[in-house]
Amino acid sequence: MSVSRRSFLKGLATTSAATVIGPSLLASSKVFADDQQIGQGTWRYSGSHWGAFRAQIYAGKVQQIEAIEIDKNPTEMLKGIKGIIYNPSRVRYPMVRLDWLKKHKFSGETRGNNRFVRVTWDEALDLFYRELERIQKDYGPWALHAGQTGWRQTGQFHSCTSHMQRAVGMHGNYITKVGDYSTGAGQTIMPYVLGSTEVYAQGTSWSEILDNSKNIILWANDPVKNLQVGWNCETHESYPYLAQLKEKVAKGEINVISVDPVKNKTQRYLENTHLYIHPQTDVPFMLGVAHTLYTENLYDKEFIKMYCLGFDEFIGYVTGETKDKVEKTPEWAAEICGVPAEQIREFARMLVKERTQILFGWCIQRQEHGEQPYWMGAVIAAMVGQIGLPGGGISYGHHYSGIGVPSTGFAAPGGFPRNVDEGQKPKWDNNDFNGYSRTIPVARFVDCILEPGKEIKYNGSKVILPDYKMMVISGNNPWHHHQDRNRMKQAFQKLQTVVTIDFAWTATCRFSDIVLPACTQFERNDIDVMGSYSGRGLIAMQKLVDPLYQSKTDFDIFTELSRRFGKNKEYTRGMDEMQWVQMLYNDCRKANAGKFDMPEFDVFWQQGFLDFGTGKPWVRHADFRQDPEINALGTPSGFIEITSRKIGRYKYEHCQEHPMWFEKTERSHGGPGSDKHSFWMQSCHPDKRLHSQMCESDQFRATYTVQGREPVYINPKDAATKGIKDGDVVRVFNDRGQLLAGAVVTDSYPQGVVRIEEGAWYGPLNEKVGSIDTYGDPNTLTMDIPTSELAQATSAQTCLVSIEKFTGELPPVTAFGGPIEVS
Ligand SMILES: Nc1nc2c(c(=O)[nH]1)N[C@H]1C(S)=C(S)[C@@H](COP(=O)(O)OP(=O)(O)OC[C@H]3O[C@@H](n4cnc5c(=O)[nH]c(N)nc54)[C@H](O)[C@@H]3O)O[C@H]1N2
Ligand SMILES: Nc1nc2c(c(=O)[nH]1)N[C@H]1C(S)=C(S)[C@@H](COP(=O)(O)OP(=O)(O)OC[C@H]3O[C@@H](n4cnc5c(=O)[nH]c(N)nc54)[C@H](O)[C@@H]3O)O[C@H]1N2
Ligand SMILES: [Mo]
Repeated sequence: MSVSRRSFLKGLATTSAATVIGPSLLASSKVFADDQQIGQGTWRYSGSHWGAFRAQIYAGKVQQIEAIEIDKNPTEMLKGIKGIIYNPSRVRYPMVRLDWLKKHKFSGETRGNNRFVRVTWDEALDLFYRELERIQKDYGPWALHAGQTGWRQTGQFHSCTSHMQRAVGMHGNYITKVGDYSTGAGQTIMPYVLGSTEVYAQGTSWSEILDNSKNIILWANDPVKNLQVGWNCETHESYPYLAQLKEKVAKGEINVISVDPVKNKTQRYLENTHLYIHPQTDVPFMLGVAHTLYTENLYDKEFIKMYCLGFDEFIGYVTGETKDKVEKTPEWAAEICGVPAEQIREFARMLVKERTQILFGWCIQRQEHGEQPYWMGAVIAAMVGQIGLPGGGISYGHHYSGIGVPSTGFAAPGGFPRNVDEGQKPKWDNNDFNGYSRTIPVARFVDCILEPGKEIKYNGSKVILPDYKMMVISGNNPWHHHQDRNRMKQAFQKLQTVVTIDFAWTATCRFSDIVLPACTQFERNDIDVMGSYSGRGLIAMQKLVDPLYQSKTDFDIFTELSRRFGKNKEYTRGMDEMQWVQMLYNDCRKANAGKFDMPEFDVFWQQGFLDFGTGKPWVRHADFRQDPEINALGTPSGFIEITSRKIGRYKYEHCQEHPMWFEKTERSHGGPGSDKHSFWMQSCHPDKRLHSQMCESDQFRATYTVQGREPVYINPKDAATKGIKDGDVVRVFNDRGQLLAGAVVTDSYPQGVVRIEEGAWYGPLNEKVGSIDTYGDPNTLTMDIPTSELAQATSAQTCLVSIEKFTGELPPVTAFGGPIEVS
């Protein structure tokens, strides 16, 4: 009782602090030390998604962690790092699911009951190998899915999914994936429109934006929250620019407008203007803007003529001459998006009056028809005509991994090879996929299990969903990242064998058959680049402590697996961990020779990091603007494609030749389904986690949970109507599932909108379909439908729910603490 009471109070403290977002993130804060300073022990360097740090090791344990000097704006999440190593949810031993081991037709119906037996490493790897053999022999490569990927911990050598895929790939071929959950829709549509994924491209430098923009539109964008983590070792170099932006907003030098249903962390920090919009209705809003720019003759005709294709066809849709014959007036838009017509007009006039930089986030394309707002954004930017100018145009990534911080341009270290070496063949060199596709759109992996053999459309081609029987999972957590848990439960009952390699006993482990204990990144040596886009330098990731319990590095695990089919030498290339790390460093040193003088490896390793300095400012699309013939875009025509003939030829219903408005399957504020479940649930990215990572860090988790549950954020009026008070446990539900969460009442959220952050660990009461989730994983409620035939990406943000105060007897949280160990 006392524990939950304490976390309850801590939850309340976070709530009130949340309204005045602490300066901590942007103030330079030196140390995130524990209460007592211990002057002994040794200090070692390491890097992570959360930044580079020094750790004090004493008595064989990591004692405290402090950011290194380069990182002037460390994230508060550094406080959660120790808890990744030391927590009750660690995978300690190789474990095998009891009923699977006793096996009656793989016992799919009890999958998820979390009852596991401890086995030795040899037993576990023998079973793993036996299953790989059985699948290749009895079926073929189409029956094995080892392609799901995710946010493996950092380090170029130990990048764990590469280790798994290389070893499994040396045994036999398997199903792989295309796309990702982050930007599935965006990365598929944008090559047709602007010629590259845009989402992963370096963007105009912040300094250019700060010097030249008069308006900045943060469209579905929360950089203050989302720049805390990076794909490689994050440097947080974007934050000083955000601090300058805050000053310029205060002085009235730059007008920042957030187009967002909620007052997000960035808005609360910048104290900028909020343009409230109903969820999922940006396209009607943008069509109203286009209508104004066109009818008031404000758009840049020269730019359209010089740089774009297909404007006339598109504008026929806006004026109502083509397609649905509806004129997309601001009045029409206002009905749907909730922004008054006059405000839509003013917004349009403002865009063209002065230099305007549009900065899109990614959440908005993680919804049904998520391709459309991205395409439509580019059309608006083209009509404004500032693409390629400093501080003008559109970007799709300034909230991610330091995009917008100039690149130094120096070479980064390579990584461990994901594939079988050239000239080598797998043990089972079978490329017969039985008529199934060998590559699937990533978010359709559950469809394969439920509807094998089904033909789906995808990006101009067709995919036949493979009937796979076995999955191997490493470096990602599908039982967090995928949508609709109860549908997943049904699907996973059909799988024969699931092998997961992880250091945290996630829900994915619970729903697996063989679980192998990896060690964390802090229990191995590695090297990483600091600053995914800035290329700021290199960090030595020095092993802080030895692997805990019986955990091993992924490298060691897969060396032992590949030994079972005689390919361990080929797998390791005869090198050990430190030899690999040194080789990666030395290759990088060679590549930078004559440009940047890197010291000998030993010197680097001892000093812990290497600073390459800073790069030069740059403007995206400036070259294209300067000469669209020589610097043609990567689109079929080389121009900005407002209308895409290529997409038109696909004849898709929900992605046609130009951007359009399509009604959603579920939409709040009067949209479909809202009469039954009236709240839109946004499952945005967590402020105090990286997805599901660090949720296991139990002391840190206690700083934000409410009665030990994941927070659900809700507007005060909605809470009052539902009889919910701040700190109450509530039941959030829809026809797909139900969960318990802890209410945080705050006016940062409008009426009709609630947020539960993705990555909250799934803690079902039991393995049965429909059982309540005791902790608060939003993917218990989300819908597993594709964005459209084009990208087949996740539509996690198209989701309606109901909410009520929970009055029954409160079940304990079952998400954490590992398996139920049976002998
Ligand atoms: N509802 C909803 N769902 C979403 C999203 C959303 O916005 N809303 N966002 C989506 C997005 S954008 C993303 S990127 C995905 C993220 O989905 P994932 O990438 O699957 O999420 P993570 O929680 O980072 O999972 C990484 C897992 O790998 C394990 N791991 C890390 N390092 C290692 C290692 O070195 N070795 C081994 N063996 N294991 C390791 C971690 O412990 C963790 O379990 O989620 C998606 N899901
Ligand atoms: N702290 C932290 N940072 C992260 C991550 C993390 O897990 N934790 N994950 C990283 C990863 S993998 C990714 S993919 C990125 C994710 O980056 P994003 O997907 O951009 O991030 P979100 O915070 O989910 O959403 C950003 C904003 O979109 C708004 N929004 C949602 N739907 C709509 C809509 O329909 N219309 C409008 N106008 N706005 C909308 C939300 O209210 C929110 O303010 O973040 C990265 N950064
Ligand atoms: Mo992502």
